[in-house]
Amino acid sequence: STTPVKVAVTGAAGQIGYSLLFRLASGSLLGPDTPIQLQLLEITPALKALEGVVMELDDCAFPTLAGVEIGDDAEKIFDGVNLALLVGARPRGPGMERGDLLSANGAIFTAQGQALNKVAADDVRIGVTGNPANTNALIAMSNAPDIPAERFSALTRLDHNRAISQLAAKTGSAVSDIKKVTIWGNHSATQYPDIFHAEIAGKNAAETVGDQAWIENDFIPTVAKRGAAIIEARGSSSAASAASATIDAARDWLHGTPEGDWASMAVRSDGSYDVPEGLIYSFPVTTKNGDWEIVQGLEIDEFSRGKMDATAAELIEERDAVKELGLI
Ligand code: NAX
Repeated sequence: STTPVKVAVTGAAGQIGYSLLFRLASGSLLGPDTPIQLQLLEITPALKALEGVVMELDDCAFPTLAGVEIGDDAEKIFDGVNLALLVGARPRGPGMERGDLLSANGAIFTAQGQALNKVAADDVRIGVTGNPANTNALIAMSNAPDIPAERFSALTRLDHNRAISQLAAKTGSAVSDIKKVTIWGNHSATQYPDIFHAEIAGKNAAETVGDQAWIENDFIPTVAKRGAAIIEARGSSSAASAASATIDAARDWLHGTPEGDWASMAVRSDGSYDVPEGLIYSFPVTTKNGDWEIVQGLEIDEFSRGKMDATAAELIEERDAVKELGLI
């Protein structure tokens, strides 16, 4: 039988975890023939709740679930992991300033970066979902000097999927007909969802829509503020859709993007599209054999340039703030 793939999930007792673990265990990431070993990290007070979740995982009797280990020690839980999905993070509490948020998360992601550096498998890939995702990924990456920088990414796949869904609804097309959507920049309200290179059934999406006002005043803000709209409607933040996007992103990373399409992934900028080198910035990427490559040669008009620079400026601010705090 095949050796199980070891997948770590942090914040496993949280909302996203409650959806993500069951999707992982049932084969959504690795398929029906590859066993998965789940390594679940939580803070000590959440371990009891996590035990309950593991009881439910047991009760599903998933044929692909080879085993589950839980704990509050990152060095034990990350030992030998091939994939680490860093979901757990410190949410912004009442009265918390941005600096407080960055330092609370800094403590988490410096420690987890160091632990991964020490004990993860040589082929480890690390996807950060916990917010502020791009900057948390930057912190983890900077604290894991022996892991190649390209093994870190932050999640903008949910934004990517939201963009596809909005575009499908607007044009009455099937989501499967929509390709080459791009999310540029930060997973935040400054992100730039770009459909100028996207295709609907092989035709240019922006031309098919034919309505620049809709793109600027409706589509972009709807995608960028979708997280807030979900909170408003549901009373808590996106969880099942975030889990689904976390799986989509990891699956494409490990198994490759489909021919004729690309994905959005926040990865270390190499200076492509004049995005400052070193920022964790969302780009259009193709993936193959576990490696990503930024799609090159897209024409960027003045409108797009402005949006891409604005979201880069926010990431520079976040980077400078965590540098100031000594986290990177
Ligand atoms: P929850 O608050 O339900 O769960 C977070 C869990 O993380 C908690 O159980 C907590 O105990 C745990 N945790 C905290 N510190 C930890 C540590 N040091 N080690 C291990 N576990 C730790 O949040 P949930 O709704 O699951 O969201 C998780 C994160 O995803 C949040 O930061 C959230 O903002 C972020 N999101 C990111 C999205 C994206 O697209 N990138 C979208 C959805 C979501 O908002």
